[in-house]
Amino acid sequence: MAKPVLFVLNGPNLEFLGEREPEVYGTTTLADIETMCRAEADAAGFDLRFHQTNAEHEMIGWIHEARKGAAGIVINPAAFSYAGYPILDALKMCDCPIVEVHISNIHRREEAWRANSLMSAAVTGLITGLGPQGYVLAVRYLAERKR
Ligand code: CA2
Repeated sequence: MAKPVLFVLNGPNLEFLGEREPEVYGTTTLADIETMCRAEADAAGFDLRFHQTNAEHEMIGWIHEARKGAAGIVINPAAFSYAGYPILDALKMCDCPIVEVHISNIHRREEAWRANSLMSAAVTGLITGLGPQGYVLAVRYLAERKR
């Protein structure tokens, strides 16, 4: 039988994790985060689709794919959080649980606008400020919820 599928989706500029602003985002790369998520998903018997994009239409395409029966979505929308209304609409069309993850604590950032994620209105829950571990906890939550 096919394994249930979890999606981990990453928005703009997150391919630079580990290289830029380590004082805010740490030194873990997105490839490291993928490895950590994959280990968690594998151990729980889930298939993982891990993606990053700088293009809104590509993000929407993956959310549409996830709509066709995925067990859950982890999304770090990055700056799509603040202007990505089409992504918000796509998330609202999903029946599966969705966890929004931010590496930094968006409520503690110098720029107040970072706290106002549009996506939070469409997700099951939010993890912010726990660093890369937030992704792993989100995958674990979705895997346990499905069991
Ligand atoms: O804390 C997060 O995970 C963020 O979603 C990261 C986004 C930012 O716009 C959110 O406010 C919080 C992306 C930050 C810009 O991209 C960078 C990527 C790697 C290193 C530095 C910046």
